[in-house]
Parts: sequence; C-alpha cells; structure tokens
Amino acid sequence: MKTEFFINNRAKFIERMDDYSTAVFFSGKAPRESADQQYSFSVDRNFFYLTGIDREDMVLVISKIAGNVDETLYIQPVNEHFEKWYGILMRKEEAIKISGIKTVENRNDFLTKFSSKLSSADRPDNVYIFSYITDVEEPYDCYRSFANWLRNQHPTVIIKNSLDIMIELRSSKSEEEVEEIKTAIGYTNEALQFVMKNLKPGMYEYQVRADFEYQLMLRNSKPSFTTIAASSGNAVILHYVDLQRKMADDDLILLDLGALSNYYASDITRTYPVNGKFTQRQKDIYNIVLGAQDVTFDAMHVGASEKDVNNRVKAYFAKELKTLKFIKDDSEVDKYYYHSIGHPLGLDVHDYIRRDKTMQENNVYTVEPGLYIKEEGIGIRIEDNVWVTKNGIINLSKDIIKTVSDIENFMNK
Ligand SMILES: [Mn+2]
Repeated sequence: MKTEFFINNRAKFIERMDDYSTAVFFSGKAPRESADQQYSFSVDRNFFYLTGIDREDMVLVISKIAGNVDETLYIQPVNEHFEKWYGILMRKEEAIKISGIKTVENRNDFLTKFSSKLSSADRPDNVYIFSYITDVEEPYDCYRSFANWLRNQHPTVIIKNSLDIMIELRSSKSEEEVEEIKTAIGYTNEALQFVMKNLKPGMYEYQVRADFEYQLMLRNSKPSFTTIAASSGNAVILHYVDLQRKMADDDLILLDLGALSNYYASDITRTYPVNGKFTQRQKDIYNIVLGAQDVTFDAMHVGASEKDVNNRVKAYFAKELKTLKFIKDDSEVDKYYYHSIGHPLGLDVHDYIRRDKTMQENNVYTVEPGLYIKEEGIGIRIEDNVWVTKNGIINLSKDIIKTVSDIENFMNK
C-alpha cells in the first residue's frame, strides 16, 4: 500500500486529537505458546493502519502541543545474534520509507524519552492509549502495562482512549482499503472454486479446510479467521471449529471463511451440497436464505440502523417459516435465526462497531442471513461483503457464485 495512505491516516488522527496531548500505539508482541515457542506474530491493526509496518515491538508516538505536531517511531535496534536466528530486523531507512515518519528512534529509549517529555515545558496534559475489549482473564497487553507505568510514574497525567477516533477513521473506508478487501475476496473466490471441484461424500470436514487454506497459501495469503467447515447438523453451531466429521451423501456443508490482503479481511459464507446436488428440501430452505439477502440489500442505505435492517430480515424469515409450518408466531423466529444480520469488516474481521450502530457512507459490512433447522440437521448461511456508498450498496463479493443452479452447474461441470 502507498505511504501516502498511512501519512493521511495519521493526519486524520491528529486532526481529531485534543491539543496538548500525546498518543501512543504499540505494534504488539507475540504471546508465548509453550516453553520455547511463540504464537505467530500478528500486528496490532491500529499500529498498521497508522504506519503500514507489521513488525514486532515497535511504538508510535504522536504529539500535538500548542498545535505543533511531532511523530516518532521507536524500532528495535540491530541485533546480530537475533538476526542469525530469526531474520533481518527492520532498518531505520525502511521504516521511514514505509511509514513516512521522519523521526525513528531506538525502542530501548522509549520510556526514558517519554518520561522526560512528560516533565518538560512542552508536556502533554493527556496521553491517549487504546482499549477496546477488556477481559480480566487475558494476560496484560502492552497498553495495560504502559498504563500502569504511567499511573505510577506520572499520576497527574490524564489517560484517554483513542478508541472513538479509531472507530471513526477505520469505519470509513478509502478506495484503497476497499480494493484490499476486494483482493481478499478474490483469493477467497479462487480457493472456494478449488474446494467445490474437490468436494465429495466420504471426505472429512478438516480436508475441506485444508483444500481452502492450501489455495490461500499458494497465493501468499492466509485465512482471516479460523476456517469453519460445518457439514450436516454441525452447521447449526455458528462458530463450529471441530471439523472431525466424515461427510455423507446428501449432506450440505457450510463454509464460513476468508482471506487476508495486507491485513484487510474478507468474510464469506457459502453452503454447498457435498455430492453436487441439493435435495428438494435443502433447495427450498436455501432459496429462503438467498431471499433474505435481497431483503437485507434493499434495507441497507446511508443512515439505516443495524437494528432496523435486522428486524426486516426477521420479519421476512418469520413469514417464510410460518408458511413452512415451522413456527406459529413471529416471536419464535429466534429458534431458527439466532444471530444478527452482519458486522463491520476491515482490518479486523469484526471491525469496530460505531456507537450509534447506523450504516454510514464507505462502511463495509458483512450480510449473512442464515437458517438453522436443528431437527433436520440443516444449517444454511450465505454471506457477502457489501460496501455502503451514497448511491446505494455495492456487493463486493457478487462474483462468488451462490444460486442453486450456478452451484450445481459448477460442481458437475
Ligand atoms: Mn463469516
């Protein structure tokens, strides 16, 4: 991605931060998995959004004091021993080139320099750190240990959360970001075509996952989240990840999966007949879910509330389920449709949710109606990724086939 994109993101952040403030962003560290193994590193998405860099243990500091802006990036110093074992660390010149940040310092000096800044004449009153989902069971992350240090060493400084600014910036996608999501959708489409060609009774669910992820790896991509491959009755479990079942003739398989392109995610669900042909019952329910997508697309526009859109879908499902004699009253719809219609998508698969929960220009959402008939072992979800524009919505994943006839024709070609 272009350096200008990241420079622009920081400019937008600076515009929104209070004067006499400093904001700190950490790139993060991989947690330990066992005695001598680390989980693979995945960069903090806000750090990436503001710098374009995806390396471990870096710190971005942005200051606005009396209107004067200062940006400093702290990176790990060159360490020959480390490089012999793990790879080449990022050099100053490269960090400047990718991020457009002119001042790059040694990571080991961060706390000392930050501390002296807080005691100087041009000190900030506020320090922005970032907090989103806090879970007391989770180990301390970089922000928490930094917040503790701040409270101990500089108890009068005001700690603010940069969450609201990041929600505003990240929920409004630039064209460049939409292009990345489209690329991620393209990988997903190609990998799904390979999956469909290989799919047959007798395969295990984990083999379908392997087919999908192998195709992503061939494209230097990877899954945007843990691949869900749920056959038959397993598909009524929304986040089913066990994948041990051997598939039989006449099974459906629900695949909820996605790929990454420069950390931008796609999140797609398709439901296929394992033997290449839907039964009449499967087809009937499948087409109801497909119809729910159209109801959703019609309801989505700039200013629409997520709740209203979901209620339209629920009303549609209730009507269809009553016709099929599954339910007698609208209130029973939750038995067969028990999630909501979608979520914002971007650098995170579940991107930040706006506080007012309305759809705004340049938001990207998933649209994922589903019906889950436990008593018949049928679970069907169809999920696309949609861009909200002032001229209406654009389905970014319309090329991934989904009608009954298109799926059957493709699988039997
Ligand atoms: Mn999904």
